[in-house]
Amino acid sequence: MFISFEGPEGAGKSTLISRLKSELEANNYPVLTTREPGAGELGRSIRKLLLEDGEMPALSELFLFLADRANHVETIIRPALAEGKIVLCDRHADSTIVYQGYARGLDLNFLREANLQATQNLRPDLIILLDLDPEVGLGRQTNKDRLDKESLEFHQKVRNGFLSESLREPARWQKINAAQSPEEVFQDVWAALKSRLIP
Ligand code: Z5A
Repeated sequence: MFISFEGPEGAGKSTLISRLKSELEANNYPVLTTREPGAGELGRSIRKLLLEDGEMPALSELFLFLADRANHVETIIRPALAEGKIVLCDRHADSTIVYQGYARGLDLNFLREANLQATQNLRPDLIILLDLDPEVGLGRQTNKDRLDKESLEFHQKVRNGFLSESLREPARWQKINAAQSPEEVFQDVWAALKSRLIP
């Protein structure tokens, strides 16, 4: 099972994923946790290029995220799924639709096709959307990278983009109120996951 975690900055994805990994392993499920951008050796190099300060054209940014994703899916995600693992992925293709599309203004249809090419049609079985007011999320951040430093308007577009995407395919998305405590967020996600793992 392939599960991605999406949401604006500081929504609590890493905190949640680490708690879910422990709980799943305690219930004897094999788990791989991973993230975009930045998985594997090539991913780490691409992440550095993407997040360090400096100007970058929107299309250059896009193709770096796609290069990271193609490598990630082929060398890390697909092999883990083939071994029967539950893959918990911190951001994936929907971040491209939202950040490069809704927020940067690149064409959404082009981005959807580019994602399918990069992933060779692999899509998450479930997308957990941690929904949060960006002002709250940015306030939780201590170290700000190149994208965190975008305007509040940019981050509002990100939040609204995720909400719009979640309505396109409601069966695949699970929206969670990320303004709750970490324990409440975990309990909501765990309930959603259990109903899928034990139908
Ligand atoms: N990006 C893109 O543009 N296009 C793409 O295709 C992809 C990504 C894949 C990656 O940044 C950037 O790349 C990201 C999107 C863009 N841009 N931005 N801006 P990243 O990987 O460095 O970071 P991130 O994915 O944005 O995650 P994050 O903002 O660092 O945070 P998080 O993982 O969602 O949250 P956290 O680390 O678990 O928690 C943050 C803090 O809040 C921490 O102090 C926690 O203790 C605290 N926390 C967590 N949960 C709670 C609750 N429930 N209440 C209160 N405090 C909490």
